[in-house]
Amino acid sequence: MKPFDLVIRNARCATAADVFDADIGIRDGRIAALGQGLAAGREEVDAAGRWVLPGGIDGHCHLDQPMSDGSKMADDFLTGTRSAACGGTTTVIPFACQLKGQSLRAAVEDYHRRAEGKAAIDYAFHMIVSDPTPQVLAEELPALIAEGYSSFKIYMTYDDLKLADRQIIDVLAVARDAGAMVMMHAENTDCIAWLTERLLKAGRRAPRYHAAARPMLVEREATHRAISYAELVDVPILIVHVSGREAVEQIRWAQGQGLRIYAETCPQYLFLTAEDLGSDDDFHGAKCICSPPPRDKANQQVIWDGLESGVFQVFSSDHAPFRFAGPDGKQVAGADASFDQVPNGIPGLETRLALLFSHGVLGGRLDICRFVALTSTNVAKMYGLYPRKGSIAVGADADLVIWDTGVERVIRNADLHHAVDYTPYEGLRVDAWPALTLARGRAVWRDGAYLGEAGRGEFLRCALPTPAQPKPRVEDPA
Ligand code: DUC
Ligand code: ZN
Ligand code: ZN
Repeated sequence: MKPFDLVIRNARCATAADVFDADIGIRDGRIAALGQGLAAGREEVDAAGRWVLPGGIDGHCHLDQPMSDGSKMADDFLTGTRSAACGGTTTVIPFACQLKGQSLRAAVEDYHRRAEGKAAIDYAFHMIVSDPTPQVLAEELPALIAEGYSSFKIYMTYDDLKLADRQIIDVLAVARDAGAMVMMHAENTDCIAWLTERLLKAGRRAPRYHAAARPMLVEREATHRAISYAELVDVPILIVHVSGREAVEQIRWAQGQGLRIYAETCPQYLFLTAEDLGSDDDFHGAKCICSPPPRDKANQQVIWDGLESGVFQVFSSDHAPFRFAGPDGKQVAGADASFDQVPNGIPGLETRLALLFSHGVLGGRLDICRFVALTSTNVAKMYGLYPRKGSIAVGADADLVIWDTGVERVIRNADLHHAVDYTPYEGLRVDAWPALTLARGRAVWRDGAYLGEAGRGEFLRCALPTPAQPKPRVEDPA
């Protein structure tokens, strides 16, 4: 038997289910053995005293996605996967976005060209379905799902992406028949349009009014409607980027009814509030414009509670990388554009895991197994990548992270590896950061240095999803 390429000694491993101490033997990019006192490897790393966790899987991030407003995403597959690797993420799943009038297959082919030769870590694609023509519904979508694109996102808002209600139902029916996972962006588009018009007429143009144009009720109503359509069609769905209490209440209700309604949240709903959108004469607040918008401290607490109690299955970045300076990003419509003309989205690929590890696990809010489930294992199950990805098990890919804790680091954009010129988390403290990130057994980040190679990341075809069931809320019998 060939020697191990690498042995990680004395690892304190955590999976979504267990914590155990083991040596990890890695051969040909996979975990070949777990045990005590494994034979010597060609290379050895001592992890004594440190957590070794499955690499993060970011199941919701946008890289080099074509935009229809003239803006351009700053991160492509090269800088996006570099940034991910430096933050402990070893698989990303960005979106092949169908433009209206385009065939879905053409969108997927175009996205492969954008990724080709650039990714440093493995990647799969979700699709975005924005134009569900009869041809897309009857042929392209079922065929692509079967070929390994087993999840797609649909939008209830954004003029260039949104589907009408009847289209949503038709698309959900295809997902049910084909076994795909549908990610739903739940905001009521007509409410947003009406509020936006009123705000602009009243001269309220600053970034902070983005939050006023998309209040919680807008998300609550659309969440309820999405749930109703999923129930009607009898198909599981994932409500993405849930921002606060009223949407959580809808989801919890649905889960309590036994409906297969899954939910995702993101760092912006734990660490930002609407106040980060700034004051009336401050365009810098555009840096925190994302949809749904960040809410308030009380809603942050509801999101923490939902992560802990099992309402949420996955925790993603929703990395949507627009530069603040220059004509391509947040200022595509000018330096004093009204809030509705600012591209939506904020960066977060590199900081997602450290923020949740520090403030969730080390902060005493989440146990380590739940952290692994939310950031890796459940994501792999949700999108058909498990058990190759998302676990520490013999035969799985050696996508592993050794974590340093007690690092007392302050997040600074200057230290990050994306191509965006800011982070909304500037100045936030984290106590954990990856010391070593292995992607299929190769170091891509080690002791503060990026070691990845463009083109080493492989495209992953996704099987049909096998999501973990939501944890039913246990009512107090008293
Ligand atoms: N909202 C989205 O729906 N997608 C990208 C970023 C954002 O803020
Ligand atoms: Zn969205
Ligand atoms: Zn998104």
